[in-house]
This record gives sequence, structure tokens and C-alpha cells, in this order.
Amino acid sequence: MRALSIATSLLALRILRATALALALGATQAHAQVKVDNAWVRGAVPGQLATGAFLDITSTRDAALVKAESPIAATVEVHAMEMKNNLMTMREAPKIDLPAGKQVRLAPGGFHIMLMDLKQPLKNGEMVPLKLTIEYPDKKRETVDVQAQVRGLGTSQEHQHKH
Ligand SMILES: [Cu+2]
Repeated sequence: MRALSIATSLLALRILRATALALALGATQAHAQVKVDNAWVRGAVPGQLATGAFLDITSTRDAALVKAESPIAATVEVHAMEMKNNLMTMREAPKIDLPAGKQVRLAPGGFHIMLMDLKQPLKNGEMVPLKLTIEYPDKKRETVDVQAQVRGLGTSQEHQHKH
């Protein structure tokens, strides 16, 4: 009886270990599918209402960036730039496609994350948390947390316009 119960608890321990390992692996794989590099946010002087966040993003399988959030801004949108009547304008993009294995750049003059109704000035060197929501073709979603560094304080005109 005693031998049996030890065997049973050993088995239980093995199952627990296997489960923990599977959970750990699952978590790692989920996050390894999307890689974010060079995340930065353009600095904002006191009183400035909006600025842009930029980054390079690569997904190992087809996906789309569908949403971005940050605690430093009341409103966050994914934006695309386009020419309209010979003027560069920006509009909200419902999503940014991330083809499998291709690095997609969010950069000044192109796609960007618009941080609006800023709650605080952003000084060079500060870190801004961003939460990106990635959607896969099967509609499953996951979030990726990114720390973006503040650079290039208040030098741009392109994010000064009103939305
Ligand atoms: Cu914008």
C-alpha cells in the first residue's frame, strides 16, 4: 500500500512537471511569434497633445497589428500616411498586415502608432510602455508588451496637426 502511494505521487509529480513544462513552452512560443525591434517614441514638450511611436515588427506567421495601447495616452491609434491632394495626410488604419517572416517598419512618413491626448510630456531617454494586439488569420489574438525609448524631442511638425 505504501509503495503504491509513493508510486502514485511520483506519477502525479511527473504529470505536474510535464504540465508545467508544456505551459512554459506554450508561453514561449506564443511570444516568439512576434518580434519587435527599435521601438521608439518621438518626444513631446509640455502641452503637446500628440506624438508618434515607431518600431520594426516581424511575425513568424501571417498576422496583423490591429490595436495599440499605452498608459501615457488617452487615445492610441494605428495610422497610415497617404497622399491626398498633393499633401501627406494620415488616417487611422484598421490594421497593418504582417506577412510571415517579413519585417514591417513603422517609421516617420509611413505607418506609425499615434499617441493622442498625452497625459504627460515625454523627455528623451524615458521609456514608454506600449501594448500591441496581434491578430492571426484564425482571429486568435495575443498581446505583446514593448518598451519604447523617447528620442528626438519635439523636432517634428508631422505630428503637430489636429486630428
Ligand atoms: Cu498619425
